[in-house]
Amino acid sequence: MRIGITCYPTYGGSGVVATELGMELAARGHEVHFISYAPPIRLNPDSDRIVFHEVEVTTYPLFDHPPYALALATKMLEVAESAGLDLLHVHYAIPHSISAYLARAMSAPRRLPFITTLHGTDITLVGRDRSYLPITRFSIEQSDGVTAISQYLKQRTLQEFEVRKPIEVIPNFVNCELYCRASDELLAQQRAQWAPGGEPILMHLSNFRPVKRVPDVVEIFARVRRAMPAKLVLIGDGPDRGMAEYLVRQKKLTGDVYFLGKQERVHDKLGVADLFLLPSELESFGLAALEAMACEVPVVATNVGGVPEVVTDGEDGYLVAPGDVEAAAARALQILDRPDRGRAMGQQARKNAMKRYCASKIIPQYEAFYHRVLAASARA
Ligand code: GMT
Repeated sequence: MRIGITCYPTYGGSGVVATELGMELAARGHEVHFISYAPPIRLNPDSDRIVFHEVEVTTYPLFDHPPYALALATKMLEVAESAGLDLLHVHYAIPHSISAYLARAMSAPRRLPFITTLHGTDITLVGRDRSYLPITRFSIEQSDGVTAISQYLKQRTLQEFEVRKPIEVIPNFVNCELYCRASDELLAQQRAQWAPGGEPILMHLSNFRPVKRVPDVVEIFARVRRAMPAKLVLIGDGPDRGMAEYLVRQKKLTGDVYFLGKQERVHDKLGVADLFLLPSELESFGLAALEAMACEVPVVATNVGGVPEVVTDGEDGYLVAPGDVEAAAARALQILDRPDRGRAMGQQARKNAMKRYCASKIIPQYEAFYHRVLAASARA
């Protein structure tokens, strides 16, 4: 198949999922065309079956807000015609599915079906803003196929948007070969750098948006640190990084906390952690938790949204209420205080991740869905 994929390239889990999906599809012989304003951060363009098409937005003094959605629709049409795309697959409803809708209309009578994958904040935050609700609902209903990345997100979309459209749940996935425990050599090297005294390493990875509650990561760590020597590694960047750095200084934890900023090879970092923290206000899935689990790292997360579909409380981690940093710290200590420092729980985490969410299980679900959408579009 020839597939056009659009996502936010620089920020957030939806772009990561779209990129990994495109790379997996290319590895399985499909031709994948990424259409966005910048190359997605985790894109490894080595494959000759992957092409990136940049959307350039023409500016003009009149345009206080350059019309990206229109430029994207135009580029989608251009790529569909030049590359002979079979379909468009957009990740994150706003504005990508509206651009795809326009591209489909412009390409008539040639068929250009489009699939929208809902990721979370496009529904829970952005879509809920009343000004965006009608257009989000419209774009979902106009899609030739809609998928959601968790049961939670499907139910929430059906309830809040009252859409008359079947939504297929195709969960997020992880490349289980790439995301695994670090080699002994890498483990020794990273530990010497971050935890030379053999301290346990707690880790967090996100885009540091308020919904991630990054200051809670610092609060939880401060409580753990009071009980035992430990180190904290934070990966990513975003609006709340400054606040988290301030808290670290205020709590005199500077020597124990590392802010790495945005990283490309996160699997190399996750694979050395002893515990992963995800204290989000809301997560439709919690991709970072799954990536940590695949690396044999147990997770302490919040019992919100789709997270219980990923983390099994008491088995591969613990779930607590959002904002309850005391409970999260107590659970973290419960894991780290074990004679094996949580290794058995981490191994169980990988088993659970592999059983349900390996790319090898999920990508065929997308392929089957594409075929169904193409067949329905040919019948229409
Ligand atoms: O989490 C974010 O802030 C980014 C957002 C996105 O759409 O890029 O993430 C959402 O999609 C991820 C990938 O499907 C999910 O793992 C996240 O749980 C989801 N975030 C929220 O629901 C807050």
